[in-house]
Amino acid sequence: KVQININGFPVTVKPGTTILEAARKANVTIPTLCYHKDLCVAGNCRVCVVEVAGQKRLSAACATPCEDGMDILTNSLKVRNSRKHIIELLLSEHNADCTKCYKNGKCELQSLASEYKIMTQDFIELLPWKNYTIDMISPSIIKDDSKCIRCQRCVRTCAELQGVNALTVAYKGDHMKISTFFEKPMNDVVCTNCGQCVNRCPTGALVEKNYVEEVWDAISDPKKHVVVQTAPAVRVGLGEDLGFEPGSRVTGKMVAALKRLGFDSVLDTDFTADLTIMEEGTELLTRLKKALVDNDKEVKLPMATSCSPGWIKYIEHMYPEYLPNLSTCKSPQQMFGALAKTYYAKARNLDPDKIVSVSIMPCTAKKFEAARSEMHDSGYRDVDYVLTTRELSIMIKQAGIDFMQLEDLEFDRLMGESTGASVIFGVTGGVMEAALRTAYELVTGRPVPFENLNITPVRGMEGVREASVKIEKPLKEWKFLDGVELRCAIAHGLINAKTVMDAVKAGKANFHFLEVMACPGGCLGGGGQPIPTNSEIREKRAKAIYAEDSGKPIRKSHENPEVQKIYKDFLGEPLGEVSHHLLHTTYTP
Ligand code: HC0
Repeated sequence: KVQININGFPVTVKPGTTILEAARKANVTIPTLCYHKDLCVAGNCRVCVVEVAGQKRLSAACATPCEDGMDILTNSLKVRNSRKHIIELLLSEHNADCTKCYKNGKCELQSLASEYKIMTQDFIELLPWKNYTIDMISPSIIKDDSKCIRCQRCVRTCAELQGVNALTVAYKGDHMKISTFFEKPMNDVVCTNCGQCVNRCPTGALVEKNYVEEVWDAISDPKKHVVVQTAPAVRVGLGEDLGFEPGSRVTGKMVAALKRLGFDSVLDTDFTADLTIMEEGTELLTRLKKALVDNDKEVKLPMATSCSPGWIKYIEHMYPEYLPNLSTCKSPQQMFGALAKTYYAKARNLDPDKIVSVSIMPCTAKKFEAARSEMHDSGYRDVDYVLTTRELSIMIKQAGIDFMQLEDLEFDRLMGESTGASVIFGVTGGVMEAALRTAYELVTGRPVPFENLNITPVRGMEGVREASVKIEKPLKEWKFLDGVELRCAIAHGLINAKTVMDAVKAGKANFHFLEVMACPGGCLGGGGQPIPTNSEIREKRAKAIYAEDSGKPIRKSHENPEVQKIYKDFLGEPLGEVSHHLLHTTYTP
C-alpha cells in the first residue's frame, strides 16, 4: 500500500498507481489531453502537471507513479498558471476557428480553454497551420492538420490497438507533424478506415466524413423514399450522446427518433445479420464437407468472417494471400442495401431509383465499404449514405427531439424483424456465437449444448480467444461431422488479428472458423461510437447487448420469420442463385 496526500487529504493506493489514477480515485479531476485509458502513457502534452512537495519541477500526473508520503497539490497557483500557459501555447499553434469546426462543442482543447478562461493571448500566434492541407479524400475520415495538437493519441491508437501504423510522427521540433507514408492521403495508405483514431482525437484534427446534410436533403425530397437501417451496436451506444449512462439500451427510442426525423421506413441491419448467419453458416458447412468428405485441397480453412470492413481492408493490405479464406458473404449492411433496392422495392411497389438507402453504423469503415465498387449488385449503389452513431445524435439534436422522453417504438416490417443472435453481432464473439447457435442446430436437429443458448466460451474481452464445440449425433446428411470438434478463434482489434493471422501463416493454428472484428470489443467499440469509448464503457455496452439478446423472444437466426419469408418469396435457398448475385462477393488484391 502507498500512502499519499492529495491537496491535504490522505489517499491510499496500490503500488504502481499514477498520480492521475490516484486523483481520480479520490474524485479529484486533473485535466488531460494526450492521456487515454486505452493507450500507453505518452506524457507529452503536460496539461496534467501537478506540484509534488520537495520537487522543483512540476510533474506530469499521468506519467508519475505515487510514492509513499508524497504530498501532491493539483490546484496550487503554480499548477494553475502552468496549465494555463500550456493551454495558451497549444492554442497559439492551433487553428482555433472553433465556430466553423466539426468538433465545436465536443473538443477537449476547447473545453479546457473554456474551463481555464483563456481570454488573452500571451504567446505569439504561430499560424503554422496556414500552410497545411486538409485531407478529405477518404470516404470515411477527414484529417485536418491545422487542428492537430500533436498529442499522438492517434499514432498510439493506430500502433497499439490496431498494429496498422498508418499514422506516424514525421519531422522534428517545430515542424513535427502527424503524417502518413510519404505524406500521402489517408485513402492511399494502409489506413483501414476503422476510425479508432477519430474516436480518440481530442480536437477536430481527425473527424468522420459526415453526410448529415445529404441525408436531410434526401428526407426533405418528396420524390425520394428514404429507408434507414440501424446496426446492432448503435442501440447500446447512441444514448450516451443523448443524456443516458453508458450501457443503456435505447432501441425503441432510437426507432421513435428515426421516425420523427422523417425516414419513410425504419428497418434493422439485424435482419440481414440473421440472413448472414444463414448464408455464412451454410458456406462454412459446405467448406467443411468439401474438406472432410471430398478431400478437396483447394478449399480454404479457416473460413473467416467478412462483415467488418476494417478487417477486410487490413487483410487486403497485410495478408492478401488469405483473401480466399474470407467468407464470400457481404456484410449485413451491404446485404441490406442490395435487398432494399430489389426485394423491398418490389414488395413495396417502389421504383428502386427513388429509394435512398441510409445506414446508421457504429463504424467509419462502413462509409468506405458502401463506396466500394463491389457494392452495386442491386443495379444501383446499394447503400447511399452511412452515418455514424454520432452523426445520428447530431440529427436528433438538430431536430429538437427530446430523446429521453420518447416513447419506445418498433421497427417497421419487412426487413425489420430480428433475433437475439443478430443483436450480439455488435460484440466481439457475437457472430461466432450466432453462427454456432444455427449451424449446430441445422446439423444435429438440437440446440447448442450450452445453458440458455449462451455460448460463454466465445464471450469475453480477451484479445484472442479460442473455443471448440464437439458435434455429436448429427443428422444423417451431416454424418461426416460426427465427433468433429469445430475449432473456432476470435480476435478483436487488428493488433490481435495480426497475432492470429501470423499463427495461421506459420501453420500453428488449425481453426475451422475465425471471427475478426477490426475494433476493440467489436462494433460496440467502433470508431463511430460516442466519445469517449474506453475499456470500461465497452464492457457496459457489451452487457447491454447480451441483455438485449436475452430479452428477445427468438434467439436463433434461422427462426426469424422474416428470414424464412425472404427465402420462400425471393431468395430460394442459402447460397442459391439470387443469394449468390446479391449477397455475396469476393475481394481481389
Ligand atoms: Fe457491426 Fe455488422 S455487427 S459489422 O460491428 O456483421 O459497424 O453494430 O452493423 O454490417 O449486423 C458495424 C455493428 C454491423 C454489419 C451487422 C456485421
